[in-house]
Amino acid sequence: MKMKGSLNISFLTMAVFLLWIKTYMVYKTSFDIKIENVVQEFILFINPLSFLMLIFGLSFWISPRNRTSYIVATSFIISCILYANVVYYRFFNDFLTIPVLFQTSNMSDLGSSVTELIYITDLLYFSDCLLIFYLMKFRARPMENLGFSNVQQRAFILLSLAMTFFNLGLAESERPQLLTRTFDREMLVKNIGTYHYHLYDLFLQSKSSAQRALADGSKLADIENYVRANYIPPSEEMFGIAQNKNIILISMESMQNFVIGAKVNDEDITPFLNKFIEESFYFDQFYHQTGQGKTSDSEFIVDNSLYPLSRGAVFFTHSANEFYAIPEVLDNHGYFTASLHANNKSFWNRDIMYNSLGYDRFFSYTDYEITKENSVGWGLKDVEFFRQSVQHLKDAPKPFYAKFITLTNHFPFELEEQDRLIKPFNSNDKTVNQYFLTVRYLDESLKTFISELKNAGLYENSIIILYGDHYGISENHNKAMKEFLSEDITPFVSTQLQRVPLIVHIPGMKGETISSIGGQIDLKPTILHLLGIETKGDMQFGSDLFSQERMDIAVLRNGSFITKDYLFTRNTCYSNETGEQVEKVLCEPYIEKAKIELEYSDQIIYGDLLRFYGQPLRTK
Ligand code: GP9
Ligand code: MN
Repeated sequence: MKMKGSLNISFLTMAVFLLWIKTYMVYKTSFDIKIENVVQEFILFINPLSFLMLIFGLSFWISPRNRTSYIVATSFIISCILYANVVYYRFFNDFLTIPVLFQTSNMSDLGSSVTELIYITDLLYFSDCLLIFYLMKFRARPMENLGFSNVQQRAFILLSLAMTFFNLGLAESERPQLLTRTFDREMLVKNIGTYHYHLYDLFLQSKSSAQRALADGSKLADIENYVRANYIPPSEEMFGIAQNKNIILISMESMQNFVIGAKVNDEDITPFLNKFIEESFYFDQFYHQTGQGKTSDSEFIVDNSLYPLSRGAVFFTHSANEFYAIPEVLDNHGYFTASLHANNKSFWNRDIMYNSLGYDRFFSYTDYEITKENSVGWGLKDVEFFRQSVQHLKDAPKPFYAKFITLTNHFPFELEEQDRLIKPFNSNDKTVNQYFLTVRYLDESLKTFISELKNAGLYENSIIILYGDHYGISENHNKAMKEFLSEDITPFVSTQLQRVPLIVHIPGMKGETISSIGGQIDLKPTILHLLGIETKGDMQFGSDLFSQERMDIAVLRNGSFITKDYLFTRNTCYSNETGEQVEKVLCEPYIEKAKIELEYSDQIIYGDLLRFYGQPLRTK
């Protein structure tokens, strides 16, 4: 029996309508999309519609008996994509990209982190699918034309295309250059919608695959000129001060700068670091610049003085590229180079990428004694990790460059009772409450490490550099953060919260607090200059943090930046001193600089351009 036209129409329209409204509800409840005016709200409201009309409209070309199944299946698949974004957003405050989806080798290790992010009530995200499924099973019948005449079908498709252009037009007027400056995914989702965003991401993916094939050395000329023009000579006083010393680099998992010197329930969160800072150079205006690649991005930035990518993790997407990273440079200067991390060697594709970066040795999971008793959360506890690592250092050829990647202070910040050295913060946010405990534990592990280094006779001959890899507390925890910091977490504050500690301990030097603004990208020239290695001519975007001549700036991967005077984020310019909004034109020169740097760095990575670049230090 054939159904009446009107009912058939309602099946298709119902599917479109339900998914449209659901998407908008998800925008409003599960993502934190900042809306500044009515037009933006309107764009947000309509942006899923044109895509949904088009994708469901394709059913006109599907054989009548398969149409309803197509609609149900499409509705389910789209809901899954939306839900995957919701879960990803819960922790990363970001939207999925295709490269992230292909990082499957990381998935099995995520364990506890994922289960913390999925709730039983999430089934609600699929309630419309159930309804559609029910209608298909019990109400709808195969249809010849979904109740649409041929003319109506064409009109439907034309209307959806018209809606697409209308949406794009509105978005472009609200946010000029939207598609050419897409470092900020929130901006994209807000303006073109989550589904168009995924299509656009697909386009970027194919573009990036083609880029390497089409690249040639000629692209390098502009970049080289820029890098040369921006080269900052080292500080004369510090250049070579650590020649032939060991370098111990410590990546402090999820360590943000706001905990340094701070207290919870009147107890210091970082008592050891507070003291260590007194006898070190402490950079208190130092920013992480990571993107979706998190820890691996921070490693990439530090070793290469290049920006990470705006989508995906370079460690995964471009591990076969030619690089000229610190380990390779130091290899040429007689150093033994190693990375130490008590996790599976393939996590973040490290085993492959470390070869490209030139590491001599990767001490990973199998190089440690890991038991149930000495593990928590993501694996071996930091205290134990450092303890066991000292033996590896003792056995290593000297001088060495050794990078330690800590783990315990990782979301969801689990810790056993006996390792809790302070009382938790008391807010409604479990993540934030626990964060301080694991930070405190990390601090304790560093204390152990330093004393073990002293016992092993390695302390006096090593420069110790500690830095936070990326944020631990995302913007999803603003409420508890407001309680802790006793201030509103505005976009200005959020950006400032991207500061991570940088502590450089040089034996025999007293040190001081340096408030020059910089980021992880500055570490490569800083480290090499301390060792007395010139970096002029290196393809780098950072500059020596000790140099008085350097420009105070940190460009974040989403296009935000911080200078001495200004802070720019979410298309708004603020005074960095007062936090007050100021005229955008004041930020303009740096907006350009930030854009150029990110683009040049992207070009190097996407085009694998360093394969055309003869590095001055490449020959031994
Ligand atoms: C995993 C560790 C954590 O090996 O480095 O990675 P993250 O999730 O912080 O990027
Ligand atoms: Mn990390």
